[in-house]
Amino acid sequence: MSVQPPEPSRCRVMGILNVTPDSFSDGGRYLDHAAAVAHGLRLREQGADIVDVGGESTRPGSERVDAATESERVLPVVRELAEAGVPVSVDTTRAEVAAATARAGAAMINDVSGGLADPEMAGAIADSGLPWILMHWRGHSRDMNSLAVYEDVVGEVRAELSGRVEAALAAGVPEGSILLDPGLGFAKKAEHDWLLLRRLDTFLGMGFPVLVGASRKRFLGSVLSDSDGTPRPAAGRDVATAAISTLAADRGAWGVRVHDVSGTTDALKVAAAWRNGGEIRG
Ligand code: PMM
Repeated sequence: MSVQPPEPSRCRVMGILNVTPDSFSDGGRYLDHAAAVAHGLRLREQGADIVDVGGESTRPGSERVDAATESERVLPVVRELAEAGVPVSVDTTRAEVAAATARAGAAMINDVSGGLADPEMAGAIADSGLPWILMHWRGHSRDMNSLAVYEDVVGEVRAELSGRVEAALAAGVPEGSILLDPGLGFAKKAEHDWLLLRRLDTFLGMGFPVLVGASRKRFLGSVLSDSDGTPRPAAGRDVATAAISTLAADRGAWGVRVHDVSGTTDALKVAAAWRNGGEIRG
């Protein structure tokens, strides 16, 4: 799969398929193989350009699973969806899982660690020839909350992402295979997430397609709090997510990673029609 440049009227939708017992909003729902494949096919029918299959929860505080467990969860699902013609990305920080899923038909690797978690990852990506999403990351889920310390979150995230790009290029990953993601909620407090979104132009200006992953995240729960300050639970955050997707698309994001594909697709159609004066394209 080649990485198409962003077009303002064509923001891609990446549908989330977590094959995990413990992801924060859909953990446990798709651990069963048949349920996972059925959900992936449903996401595609609803308009997902790509289905993002993950086998390890990145929920803050969660413990890691071993590579064999991660592979057992994702490989059969990737294989079956790819055989059914669904473009699949694989949400993994492990070179071994990336290489195995590339052989099973994955079209893209989505690495929340931007290559930091596994020194073999950049080489595995270069060998696979697949596009690679480099997300901003500072450490594994167990300790990421303590790493959410910034003096200038936009400048630091930009500089750290630039470092990951340099490392990827040095390992032989072609420039045209790289996508960036500011990593909302990963070693970020709500205030950091909002600052990163407000300055999305900084990341769009780095010369690579940008993916935004806001779906159902904590910072949306806080903005939608009850009058007594109780954050809105994850299941009630899809309309807020669609609002973020619309704004991100309007600013020129390459894509958005979401749980609610049908709502997002509707929202993005509105953004595109607004931009094109009612003419629906793509
Ligand atoms: N967020 C999560 C997992 N993978 N990948 C990218 N590129 N960007 C993200 O923001 C991102 C990600 C965590 O959310 P989930 O547990 O709902 O999948």
